[in-house]
Amino acid sequence: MPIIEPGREDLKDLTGIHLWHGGMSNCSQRCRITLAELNLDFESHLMNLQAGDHATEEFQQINPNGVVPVLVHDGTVVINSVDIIDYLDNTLGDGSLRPPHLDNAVAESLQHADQSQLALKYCTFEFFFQHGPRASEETFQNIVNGLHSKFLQDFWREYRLGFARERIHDMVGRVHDDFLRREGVLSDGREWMAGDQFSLADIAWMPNFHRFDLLRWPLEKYPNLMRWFETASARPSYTKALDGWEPKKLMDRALGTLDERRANNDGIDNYGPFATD
Ligand SMILES: N[C@@H](CCC(=O)N[C@@H](CS)C(=O)NCC(=O)O)C(=O)O
Repeated sequence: MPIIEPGREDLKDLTGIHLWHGGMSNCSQRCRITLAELNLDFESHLMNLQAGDHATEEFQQINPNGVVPVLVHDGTVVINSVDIIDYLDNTLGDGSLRPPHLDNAVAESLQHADQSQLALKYCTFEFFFQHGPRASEETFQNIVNGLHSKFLQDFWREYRLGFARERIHDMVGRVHDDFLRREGVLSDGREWMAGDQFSLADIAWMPNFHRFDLLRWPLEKYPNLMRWFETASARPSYTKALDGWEPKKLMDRALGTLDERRANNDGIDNYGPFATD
């Protein structure tokens, strides 16, 4: 359900476009790309998820699910990134990012992006955040005790203990299947995910492809996707939505360790369907 009743009275009085979002969060990146495509300015409420900004009561009154992004537009609260980008195009754009003749294909892409979030999350925490600065015990306890969502509490506990290798094998396999499905969609030579026009279907997948590029995924296995991404990532909206938002210090540290990990045959391409051991 994308539009929710504001849990805080003061949200109803907010005017303009407000986005609660994370710098590295792919779901937030999707929203920032859409805002840039529509040439819309927004008031930024930047959250540090690794510090547990989203586990506070104050934030969970905005989104009871305890996740970013959240859009508040003139007092209307919208959650879930694929619904937010749809809302933005529909309400503040002219609908051109979801052209009627491509509606079914856009719906398929958005739904698939939504379903693929869990595997992306596991891979990101395993291959990226695990190598950033480790949260103190106090921060970790605040996150787990503060979050209302049992799913998120369990996820953070599992992450803190270190994911089982089997779990990561499984998640890498799921991402590979997701990419094969997107590769199939593009196999008729079409330029964009939904057909002949750039649309929300592309925006939904741009941050995901970027994420796995960062994680040193063997992207050459999907030539259609690589071709698509080269064109999609050349759009000014992509640069605007990503550059300057992804925390540089964290990126440098995590990416350096990722390269080391790969050199030690423990990179993402040593898991799931890519593992040879
Ligand atoms: N289906 C939601 C997923 C939102 C989501 O999982 N957001 C992540 C960042 S991309 C988050 O806030 N995670 C908090 C956590 O893992 O504790 C959407 O598309 O907005």
